[in-house]
Amino acid sequence: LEPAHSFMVRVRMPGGVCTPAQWHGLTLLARAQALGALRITTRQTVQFHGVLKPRLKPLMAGLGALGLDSIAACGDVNRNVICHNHPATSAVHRQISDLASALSTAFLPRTGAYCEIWWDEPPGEGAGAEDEPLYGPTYLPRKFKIGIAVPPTNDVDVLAQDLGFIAIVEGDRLAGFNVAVGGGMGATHGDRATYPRLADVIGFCEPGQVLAVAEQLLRIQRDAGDRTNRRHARLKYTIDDRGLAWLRTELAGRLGYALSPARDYRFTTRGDRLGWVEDGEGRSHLTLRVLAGRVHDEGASRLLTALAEVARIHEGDFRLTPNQNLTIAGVSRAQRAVIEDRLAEHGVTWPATPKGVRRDAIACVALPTCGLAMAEAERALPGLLARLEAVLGSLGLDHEAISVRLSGCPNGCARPRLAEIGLVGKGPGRYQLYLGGGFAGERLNAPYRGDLSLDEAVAVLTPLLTDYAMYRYPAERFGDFVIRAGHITMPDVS
Ligand code: SRM
Ligand code: SF4
Repeated sequence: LEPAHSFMVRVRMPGGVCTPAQWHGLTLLARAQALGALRITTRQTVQFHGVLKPRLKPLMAGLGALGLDSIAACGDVNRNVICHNHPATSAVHRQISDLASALSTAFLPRTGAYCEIWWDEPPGEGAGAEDEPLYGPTYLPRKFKIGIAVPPTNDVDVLAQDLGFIAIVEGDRLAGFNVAVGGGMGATHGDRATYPRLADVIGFCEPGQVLAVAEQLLRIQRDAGDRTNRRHARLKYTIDDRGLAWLRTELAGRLGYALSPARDYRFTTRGDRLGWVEDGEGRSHLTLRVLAGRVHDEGASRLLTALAEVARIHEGDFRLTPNQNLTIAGVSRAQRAVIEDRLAEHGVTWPATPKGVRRDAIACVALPTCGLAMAEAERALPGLLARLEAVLGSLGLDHEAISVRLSGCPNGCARPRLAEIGLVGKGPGRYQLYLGGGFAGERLNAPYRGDLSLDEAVAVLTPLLTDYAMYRYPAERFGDFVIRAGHITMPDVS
């Protein structure tokens, strides 16, 4: 008798876009082959949890039938390419969404093994000895992540990516992109050789140069990345070991030209635009807040069923966001009310835009499915938010947007080191508290207190929030306030 091996399956979904038919199919697969839930991830796709071994192949076949796959969603390759989630708001946004797909396709491994194993396709000619012109026989030293942001919104946390493209839009024209390299969130408690790092902006390229720039940076990391120590194998360490000047020279040599000087840009926000947004072309987009990205039927709120019902009638598409939310995109004026009714019929109350800490909070999956989790995250988020809301409410700060992120371990899948209040699991029920992150993802936070329960963390935060309520400047963010007020000293990064 074999143990009941259970798997997580992550779908590749560049830019987080899928059709209503695909969303409906994903729902059916979740019910038939997994635990009856879909989990929107911080990289704009979905995961199935609890897929028992005999159900794995039917699930993968089902994905294939929907025109989806899980190729390169994990592994030492280019991962799901993420971008802003409102492509229909302008031609530029559409162009960038297309670019996310083009990058994803360009950097897919060529191997036919996936199709042979999961889709029973016959081996192609030369099977087993495929040419991987980009990845070669040993692939990359480590995962590689690309994100594209359109200022002033940093909804992809572009500085957390190995490679970030920051769109420079002039008037209604996409002039090109600032290129940011070497972001990454992962670290190991107690190991100073590992650390989160913000990407550095190294120059500007034109839209037509993006694929070449990305490919050459992938190749540089393939050739120069550390293959002896996986904890030191991301691009951020290659850059810190060899220097940005080395990277610039190496890139220019491989491209045959140097990047132009970076252009000015400014991020002011990174949350999703929740609720209905109109795009000026007669279409609307409804972004729903999905707490910790969990799409399931629970009690009176049957989000999984509601969205599947919407998928039956929706004529636009579904878009997932790197903040774990979901957009029902491209809705005609006539269908708005129909969609609202469908959601309401299944207990998804709309309009109901969360405010304050609930608006943008993120938690990683953690327990019970993540084998690396040291503490709860997704399951602890509602309780944490309720406790923080009680404090904030008593201080008259309940509408104040403060970014809160919770991860079950220092790998940082919720990007907690970019939060104004970041909590990172250290052991069962114990967390390290970080403060002082930038509201728009432009500054890492710093350690404030270690080894706290979540109750203790709220108790530690209460006097700081009280101070914030009394002494903040108009429009001053909590992350900025704790630094100005001297509650936390940020490390010198010069
Ligand atoms: Fe992650 C590993 C979940 C985004 C950094 N991540 C894992 C694994 C697969 C655990 C494992 O290796 O056994 C987790 C599966 C948990 C489960 O039960 O589902 C996991 N990561 C997730 C997701 C689902 C978190 C979420 O709640 O949304 C996100 C899926 C993204 C996707 O769709 O592709 C997710 N992971 C991230 C991010 C955020 C991002 O990419 O913007 C990061 C930080 C950015 C970065 O990579 O630096 C992240 N995950 C890691 C790391 C640390 C990597 C490092 O450089 O040290 C690991 C561990 C590893 O790779 O060894 C990891
Ligand atoms: Fe698991 Fe740690 Fe990632 Fe959370 S941060 S999903 S606990 S690996």
